[in-house]
Amino acid sequence: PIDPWYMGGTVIKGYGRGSKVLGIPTANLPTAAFSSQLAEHVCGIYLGWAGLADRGVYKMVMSVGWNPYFDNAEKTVEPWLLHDFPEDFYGEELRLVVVGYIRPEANFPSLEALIERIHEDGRIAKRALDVIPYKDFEHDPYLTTPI
Ligand code: FMN
Repeated sequence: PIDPWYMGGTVIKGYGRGSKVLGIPTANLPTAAFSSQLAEHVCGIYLGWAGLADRGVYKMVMSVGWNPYFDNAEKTVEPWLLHDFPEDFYGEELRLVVVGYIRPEANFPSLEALIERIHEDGRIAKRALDVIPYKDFEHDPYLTTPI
């Protein structure tokens, strides 16, 4: 467990690779709003809970950093909500409580290896979030507080 951290914002389109190239749709957040907060956190893969107004609270696993495989120019936050949504939710308000750290960001020899590792992160997050203390944060009021 880590000290939980909190952030929220309106979901924007990322570089667009998430759903198209990887089959892993991430709900990107505009980083300008909390770049100083982001700077405090070590790059890597984290797990936690995501609240979407009008929809509910979902397990999530997210990448914080520069995406070495794609060599981005900016430190980004890319939460992957572990739930099948029938459509995207660009423009919706997303709240995150980040409760655990899985691993540092890494580079991979192939796209397949990156995708396989992200799915493994998803399995790890799903299991961990069923266990206390991670489970308790599912009911954190921040996730469902209106803006
Ligand atoms: N990118 C990396 O380069 N290295 C990683 O180790 C890595 N791990 C990730 C783990 C998770 C759980 C997620 C959701 C993403 C990870 N990514 C990693 C980032 C993906 O490369 C990124 O989500 C993809 O580029 C899609 O970005 P886009 O939505 O901005 O297009």
